[in-house]
Amino acid sequence: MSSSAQVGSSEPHVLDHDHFDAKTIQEMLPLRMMSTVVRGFGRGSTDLGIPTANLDRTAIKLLNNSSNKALLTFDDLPCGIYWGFCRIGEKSAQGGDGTTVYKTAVSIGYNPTYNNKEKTIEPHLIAPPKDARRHASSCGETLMGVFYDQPIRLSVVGYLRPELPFEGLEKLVEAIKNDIVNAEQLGESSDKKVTDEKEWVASEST
Ligand code: RBF
Ligand code: MG
Repeated sequence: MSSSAQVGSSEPHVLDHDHFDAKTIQEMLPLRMMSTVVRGFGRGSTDLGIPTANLDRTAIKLLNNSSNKALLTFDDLPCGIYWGFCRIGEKSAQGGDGTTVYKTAVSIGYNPTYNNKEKTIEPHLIAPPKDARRHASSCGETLMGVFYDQPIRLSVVGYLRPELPFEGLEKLVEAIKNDIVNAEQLGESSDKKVTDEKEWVASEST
């Protein structure tokens, strides 16, 4: 870990947040987390047609897997674009959607296209191809309902790429659509490492 990584410090990570290589990041995975959904910047649905469920950073509970030697904190999480599984809502909620585990493409970081000053964790949930919500957004991706204040469980299983500053929304959207294709394919894996994560997201265990 470089001395400039500021892990555990209260300094904001503004410019200095890309100090991990892909292999190091993959070794930290899978990463399980729980939180509640908060209002994001409101751009995901309106600008991009790719809504995301933003995790409340003040409520994030990170569950380190046994292969993680170090205890990770929110600030330590390497920025990047990932794939995994996600579930939102209470299992018991009447008419709720809380039992469905969705494949997800996840952004962790500062959205360099927009230069955010705060780190966010935002999964885009991918409905199955024949689901009515699939391809229903303005750019043809999944349009879920609004999930504010609901509990969210997320397992980040694999690393896809670094987050990048794109020139223009079209290029950003194209990249995210490609991430979604990859997340969908990778989520089909029957490797135990992958199915264990799907099971954990479906469960109530911590
Ligand atoms: N924002 C970026 O600025 N650069 C990226 O490379 C980037 N990749 C993303 C990949 C995925 C799968 C998702 C869901 C989001 C990504 N975003 C990225 C974040 C995007 O800008 C953000 O969701 C919207 O601006 C809404 O806040
Ligand atoms: Mg969002």
